[in-house]
Amino acid sequence: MNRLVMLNQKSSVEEFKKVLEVDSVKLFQKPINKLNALEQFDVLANSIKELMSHDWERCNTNPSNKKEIHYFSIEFLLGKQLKSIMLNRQIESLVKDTIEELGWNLDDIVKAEPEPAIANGGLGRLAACFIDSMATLQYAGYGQTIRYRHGLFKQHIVNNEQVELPDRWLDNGYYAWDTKTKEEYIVKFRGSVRFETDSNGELVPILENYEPIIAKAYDIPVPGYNNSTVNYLRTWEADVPSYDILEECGINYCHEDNMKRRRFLINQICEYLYPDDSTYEGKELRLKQEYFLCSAGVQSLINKFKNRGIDLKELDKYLAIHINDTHPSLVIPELMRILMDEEGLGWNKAWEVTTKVCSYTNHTIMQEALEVWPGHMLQSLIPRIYMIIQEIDRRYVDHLRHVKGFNSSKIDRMKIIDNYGNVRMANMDCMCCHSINGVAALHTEILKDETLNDFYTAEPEKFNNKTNGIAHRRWLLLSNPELCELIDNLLGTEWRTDLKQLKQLENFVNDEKVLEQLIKVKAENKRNFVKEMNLDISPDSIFDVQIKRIHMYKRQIMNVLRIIMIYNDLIENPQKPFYPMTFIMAGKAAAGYRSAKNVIKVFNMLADIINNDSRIEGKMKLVFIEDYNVSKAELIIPAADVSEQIPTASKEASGTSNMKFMMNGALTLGTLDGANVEITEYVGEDNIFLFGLQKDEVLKRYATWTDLSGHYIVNNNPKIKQAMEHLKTFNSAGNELYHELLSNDYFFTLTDLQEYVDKTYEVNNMYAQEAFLWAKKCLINIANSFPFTTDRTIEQYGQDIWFK
Ligand code: 26W
Repeated sequence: MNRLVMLNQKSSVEEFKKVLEVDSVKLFQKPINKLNALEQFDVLANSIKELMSHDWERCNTNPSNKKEIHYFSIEFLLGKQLKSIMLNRQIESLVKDTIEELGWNLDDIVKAEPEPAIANGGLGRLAACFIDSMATLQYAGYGQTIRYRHGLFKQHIVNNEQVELPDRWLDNGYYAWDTKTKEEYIVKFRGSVRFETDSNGELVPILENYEPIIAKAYDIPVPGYNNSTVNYLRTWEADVPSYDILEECGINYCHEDNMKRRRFLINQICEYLYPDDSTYEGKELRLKQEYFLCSAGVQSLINKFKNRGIDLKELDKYLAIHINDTHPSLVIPELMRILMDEEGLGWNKAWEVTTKVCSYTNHTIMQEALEVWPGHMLQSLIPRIYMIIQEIDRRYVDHLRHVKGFNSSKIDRMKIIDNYGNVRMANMDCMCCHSINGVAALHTEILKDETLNDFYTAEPEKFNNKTNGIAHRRWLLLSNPELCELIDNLLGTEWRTDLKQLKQLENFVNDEKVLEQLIKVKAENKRNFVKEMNLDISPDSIFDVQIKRIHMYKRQIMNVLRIIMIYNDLIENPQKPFYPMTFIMAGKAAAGYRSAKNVIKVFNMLADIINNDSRIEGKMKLVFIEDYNVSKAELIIPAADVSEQIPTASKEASGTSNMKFMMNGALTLGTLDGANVEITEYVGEDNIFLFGLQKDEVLKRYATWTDLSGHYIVNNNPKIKQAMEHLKTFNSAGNELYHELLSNDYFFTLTDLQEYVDKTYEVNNMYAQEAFLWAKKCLINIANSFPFTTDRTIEQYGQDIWFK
């Protein structure tokens, strides 16, 4: 019985200290009291990994033969892991007491911890919350993604503009939380396919002259909350094949230049995360990344289940593969390839297994985000896969024509390969997967009625909704301990694992003592935020917060125009009562997204003016928080009073920051879009500030209006005209945005603006005049945030999709 097994949560500080001392010498050949904060973090992480290794190994063997869920996502936005792993493994006091003994400082260690930002935004963070909930619900649920050497760029604001700097998070390839496994697979690119007849006269496809790449797996532990489940997030890294593999492939590796070029092309694959979360670029390297992940992941799964003696014809009883948006869609033809070409299943059996194993989630209706790859690119990069996609398409179209009797225009819209030879990934997912879900009720309705209506009419039974959630352990228990303590005092602690109990907080909405405490907690969090971020703002002002990727459909520009209108109003009416308000914005713009970068510039230029305009007497302050990421969100959200969720109705699939703000007692100022609709259903219209066009009106205008320009609004609302003229003065950035909005107000920014300003005054007035009413509404929001935990979301995925 090795010393580690004995060492678990029950371990004493003494025993844990010994493990740290051993690891300190092992890792850094230094005595434990000579380590800097990063080294202390590395030693701590390695020791905690050892603590989990027994459970990790046991779960890996999956002794109880649970059906395995593998969640494929091109992005995972993990955030820092130390505190989350300490919480889930219930070793907070063991670690805190030991650190104290050693004279270390936990905050410094957490500061030093590298933050894996290998994702863009909502989709990636949702995936991270999902694997936390799968482990907590004790599913055999795993993540599969790419081990990018550079995360999403670091954002610096220089002269009010966004500047991107590389995020070298992987300190020369090392990340303390992951463990290199022995798993290695060959992923084949290029080459050509020829057919030969095998011993029983079957035609078998042979891929030859291909480029082999080695895929190596690094696993990051994902422990469940207060249980002995330890799953993993598998991150795949590309590497150059060994000489003997190159030899086998008939590749002459003596040619130095060739080898140099080969090494460069291979290292490129995992070098960078594509920093774009809304516009599909169609770069071949991105397609390489997608196939690399899918082929490595599926090969490892087939290998695992074969080693377990599983009959692959029954694979769907043991395995569910979930496709997180279209980016990992190539798991479908890859599974077909292996089942047919390597495992000898016939087409029909392979298709039956693949359709039962795969399920798909759509996260956006934005046309420009839907992936449509040029056929020739697939044909040259992954020829065998392209062949299989063509055959999937041919058979499905045949079925639609002869069985469903669909007309050719409908079939043209549905087929994978369009009339220009482009491959529409979402169509393939809808054809193949046994389940297609949206991420909020409104979004799923739009998929059924609009975006994927053809597939809905063909196979309605596949469609279902799974409203997003958040991992409340990170976004409440860890990021807002003061609020959790208040809730413990009112409800006991069971709510922490059974969030439904939060609803009982409604029993205290008229208890002024409790409301006072809630106000105190928020005030404390605001002071802490101001201190931590060292900001020159008043913690007593209203914190109005919009934090998310910068995108024109999220309408940060409408927020800017609103601020300009209020500023002009207060300048013209200095007597007007206005409770000091701080407008906080944060978010990255995709490097090539000019309008989004203009918005950041204009916001910062406006901040310079308003923050230094003494006439305003500090009634308004603007702050742009640089380099927004998970850690910044954990600091800002508990300190927020107003949660800005203002997308054009129909455009935001769900949103998840809306849920984080709600759970931390901020009130939402927003439109009826995405999950805001369900948040409203739970809190009631009195406890949320709604405005703006609704989905039906927006879709009607898109369908019927020919002129979406902003001229009408500007010419009929002098205040908006004045604000637009002001915007125009902010250099080229402001001027470009001015003309963009005027010529084509596609996201109805000017249309919703006046109502938005009016609602803001309502918000300001209530906060100023009705502190208890405000606190009451905050408590009602916290109480009704219980449905928005990913523990509920994942339970539904299990029941309706994976274990069905
Ligand atoms: C091909 C480029 C690209 C990359 C990422 C296109 C689209 C994406 C993602 C789907 C964008 C994304 O993150 N969508 C967000 O997903 C969240 C989780 O479901 C939702 O809450 C957000 O509403 C949605 O915008």
